Amino acid sequence: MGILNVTPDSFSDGGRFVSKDAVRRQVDAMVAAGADMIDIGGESTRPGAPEVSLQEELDRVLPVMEWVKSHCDAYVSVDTYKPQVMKESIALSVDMINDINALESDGAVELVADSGVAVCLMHKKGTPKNMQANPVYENGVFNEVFKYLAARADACVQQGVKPEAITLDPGFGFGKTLTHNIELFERLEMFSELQYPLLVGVSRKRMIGELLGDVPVDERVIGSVAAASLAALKGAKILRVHDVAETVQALKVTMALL
Ligand code: 9MG
Repeated sequence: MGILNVTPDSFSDGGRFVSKDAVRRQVDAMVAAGADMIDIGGESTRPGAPEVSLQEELDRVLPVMEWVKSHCDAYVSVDTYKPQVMKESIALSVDMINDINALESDGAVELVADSGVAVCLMHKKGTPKNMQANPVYENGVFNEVFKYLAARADACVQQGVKPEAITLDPGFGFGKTLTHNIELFERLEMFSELQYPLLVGVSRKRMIGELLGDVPVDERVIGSVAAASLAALKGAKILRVHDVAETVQALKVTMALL
């Protein structure tokens, strides 16, 4: 899964707007490099990022989605927790809803259940604004995340989401310290017990920077690829990454030699 953040800071046209050509070039590059799915997001979820209005998010995401769907065969997911964005994406035949809020927003489960679209349910503690302010897991991070994902998947199935539509994600970096992230990674293969495919996103995240001695974002590619390869070995079926070519190459070699 290649990450496409349709935000002015990712694809600046030199000012406050997103450059359409730059977005299209990035999609083409990710697909050529081997991405099976493009994850389109219009609001950054990194810690402390500002919220974006509903209209702004729709304006950023929908035209790109329409273009990707008509232009290539890659699956398309939409990274959103807003039911209205989900609804309008479903109308454009989006393939997966990637929800960091695990369909907890009002009306989200019903939309996904009624449409039959696939969904990724992710764990997070707190909100992107406050989630890194001293997160605490009294019963251990693995136990809490595992129980939460099991309960959310059950609740969604009870409300009509087909089990085969569900993917789960422990949400690395979402309300987790480096120690929490390491504990989760150590036991990553145990999430397979839940019988749902697993999505892992660690690409260029702070945990990679910290493990390398606080290196900046643009020096986290090799560390991210190493972590993605290990996640695949531990059973992850979808890897959410910025650096598609590098990750695909590492996965090909890892899996061939396994
Ligand atoms: C939107 N987003 C940012 N990080 C993510 C992660 O780790 N998983 C998923 N599913 N989405 C993410």
